Amino acid sequence: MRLSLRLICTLCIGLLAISPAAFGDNLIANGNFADGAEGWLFYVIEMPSEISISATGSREGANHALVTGGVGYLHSPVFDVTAGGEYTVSAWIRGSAQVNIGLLWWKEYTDVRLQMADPHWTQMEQVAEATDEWRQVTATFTAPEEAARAYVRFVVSGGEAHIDGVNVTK
Ligand SMILES: [Ca+2]
Repeated sequence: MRLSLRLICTLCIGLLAISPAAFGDNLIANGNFADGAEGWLFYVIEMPSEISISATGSREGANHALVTGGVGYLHSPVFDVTAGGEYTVSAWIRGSAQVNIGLLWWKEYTDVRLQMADPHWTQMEQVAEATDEWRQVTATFTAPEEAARAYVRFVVSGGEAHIDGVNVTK
């Protein structure tokens, strides 16, 4: 009797552990900046613009990204997509900047070969305004024909943007 109960319990724990991961998996690595800036890239579009990893006041676990001034592009780690697939991006933001979230689509994206999909860049129609309180911004995009890979681009302009908990699900 004791053995069969233990078996059943083990099975229950197994199912609980597996089922949440089967749906809504985050397609990007280090979306919550727990590993600092690992996998993320930052481009200064209009000086002065800079990025740092802040350990205080994060929304999700340790660390978040802090982009300040000018205009900057923050790119997520690259992930695989399928043409025609719907991808929902969500992120927590706060601060004072205007933040747009979009996806950059690629037919090929490797160390030696880059080929853009068409359209190459889709983004939110309405720019999000960061405010003093954390708020979650969500947008859904459809992968164009021939798209095989993508990454998230945050366009941060005119202020300070704290960014955390970036999630991409299909
Ligand atoms: Ca975090």
